[in-house]
Amino acid sequence: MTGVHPAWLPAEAFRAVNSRRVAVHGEGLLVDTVRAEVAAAESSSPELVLSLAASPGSRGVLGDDGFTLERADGVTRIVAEAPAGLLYGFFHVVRLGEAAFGADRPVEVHRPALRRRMVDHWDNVDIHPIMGQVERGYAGGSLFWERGALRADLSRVRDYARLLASCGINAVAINNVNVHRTEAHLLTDRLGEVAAIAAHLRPYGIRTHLSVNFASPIVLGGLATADPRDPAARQWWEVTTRRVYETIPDFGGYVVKADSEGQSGPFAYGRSHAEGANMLADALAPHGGVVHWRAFVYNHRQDWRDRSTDRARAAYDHFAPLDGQFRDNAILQVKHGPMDFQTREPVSPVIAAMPGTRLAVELQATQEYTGQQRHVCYLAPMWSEVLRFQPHGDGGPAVATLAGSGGLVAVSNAGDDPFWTGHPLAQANLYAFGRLAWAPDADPLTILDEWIGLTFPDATPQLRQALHAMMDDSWRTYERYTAPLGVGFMVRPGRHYGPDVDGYEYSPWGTYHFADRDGVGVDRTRATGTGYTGQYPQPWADTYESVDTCPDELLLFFHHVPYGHVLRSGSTVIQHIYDTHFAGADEAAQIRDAWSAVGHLVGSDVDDRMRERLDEQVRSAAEWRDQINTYFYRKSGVPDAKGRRIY
Ligand code: BDP
Repeated sequence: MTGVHPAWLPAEAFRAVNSRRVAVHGEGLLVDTVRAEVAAAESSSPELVLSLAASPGSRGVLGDDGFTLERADGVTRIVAEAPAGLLYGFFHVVRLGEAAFGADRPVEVHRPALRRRMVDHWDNVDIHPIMGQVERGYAGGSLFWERGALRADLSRVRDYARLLASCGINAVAINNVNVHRTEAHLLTDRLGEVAAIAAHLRPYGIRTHLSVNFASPIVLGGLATADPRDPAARQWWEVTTRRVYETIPDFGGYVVKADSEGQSGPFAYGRSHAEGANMLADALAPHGGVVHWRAFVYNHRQDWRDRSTDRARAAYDHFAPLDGQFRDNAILQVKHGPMDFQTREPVSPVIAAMPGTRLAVELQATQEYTGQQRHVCYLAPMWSEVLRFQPHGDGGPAVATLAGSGGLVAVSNAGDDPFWTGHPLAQANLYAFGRLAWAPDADPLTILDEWIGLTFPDATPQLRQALHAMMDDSWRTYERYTAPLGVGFMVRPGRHYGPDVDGYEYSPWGTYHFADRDGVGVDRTRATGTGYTGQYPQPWADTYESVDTCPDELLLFFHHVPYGHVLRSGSTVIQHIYDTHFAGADEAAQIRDAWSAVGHLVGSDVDDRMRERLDEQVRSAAEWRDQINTYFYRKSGVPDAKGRRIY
């Protein structure tokens, strides 16, 4: 099915299953999908049995998505209580391959840790004059729309749904959080397009969600106000939402970016974000829908001369006081860090601050700030650190647990590119996102190994090793040659690709590094800085407050220090900057070398694309190295202790 567009799950990945006699027991759309997947005629003496549990009375143990796996007497059995579980059980068997048909296995129970595992598309219907069709998209145009209209052939959406389901993703928001004029109409007169996309996602157990404009009652309904206390505005949402469910009975709900980067919101009426979110939640509740209300709210027109404003503080300052005020079906969707998907950020303090609110954590699979799918950057190790982080310290709940009430969301990195994600290896990020949302404790390198196996089922040990050598540590490599020690940004304004150390330094976006002749970094302490460290519970509030205990990799996020400051690693800040930038650019070249040795083992289409991307990564990494090192050498006047060439 996906043969045309290279991705994980080529036909060879099904060899172990397809060579077995199979029986599927159960009824319904998703069970039919499983039947179609196993392809072979069903057998009366099966070696693989996939069945829905006979007694629905036992529901609750496995839930909607769980399944059991067992092998005994030469038969591998998947049992689920609900159809989606059967589908996930099937893909689990595919992942195991021959191993599913070997030695006996006692009953294993598999259940996802997070109920909603969602990707958000930042797709526009039209081509946006600056952002293009997919905002921050590095994989071509939209999978859904082409030249301002729904694609005539949506079969690729079905293939996409299959890829998503195979790693456990069960929800998709199909359009950009910045809802422009054309896209606003998807909620009303263009709803048929949403229904058509939903029809292709549904067979793989994926519910469709829509980003909506808070001002819709005005923009679409012709009302004078969108005030959450206005009865006419509230009624408009009720009526409109009812119509959505008449058209798409399993519609998932709304995603809202309000009062952020120019989007409208409840502030216009002097109302809180809880009031705004609850209006939509109330309209969705009778139909079982949810609103994902984004916490990405900050002032993007701040005065850079005013050192008391700190963008990192904004989400907490806006939302923490509202804890407990949101409806049950309102989910606060929080970016994993306080700024904006930088290569390294601390975990957002909002995640610990809202025990009375359902939270979803948002990650960015699309590599906006992490190499734009031209650089190899396997993000699962970063996501894993975030998901395992314990905001209340050892023994407290991990981020993955705190997100359990809402779910995990990633901004999608897929588009109509022949390789789906621009860089063929960026597919691993999408796959790993789904797997981590299912099992946040899973080892990112084991997940990578799975993805390699599913993508290159005939991979030689040499190819497998090369891919690991290129990808395992690629996020840290990227970090080494870009902005140092958690300070962030230093990217070209607007595009966010390539170095521009001072590009944002005197801008209204609140993304500063404060480098001068003496030192660098942002003082976010309570003692002398913006007070941001005080948004964390203990022990982190104190750990981050002190330069002595602050982790090296976040030092410049929390502190302004002299260039000669000695890190916990023993190196000075300036020498660390030089060392990591030389090392990072060298590693980029090694990544390319590793591929040259194995590229011929895969199809020439993949190899060609890989070589083109790797050349660009090597070029760009050297550019980063030279600009960052030169900048800091000129600012500080401190020469490299190892005497390497700095311009
Ligand atoms: C930023 C992107 C911008 C998004 C925004 C968001 O640069 O395109 O609209 O995040 O998440 O990272 O709303």
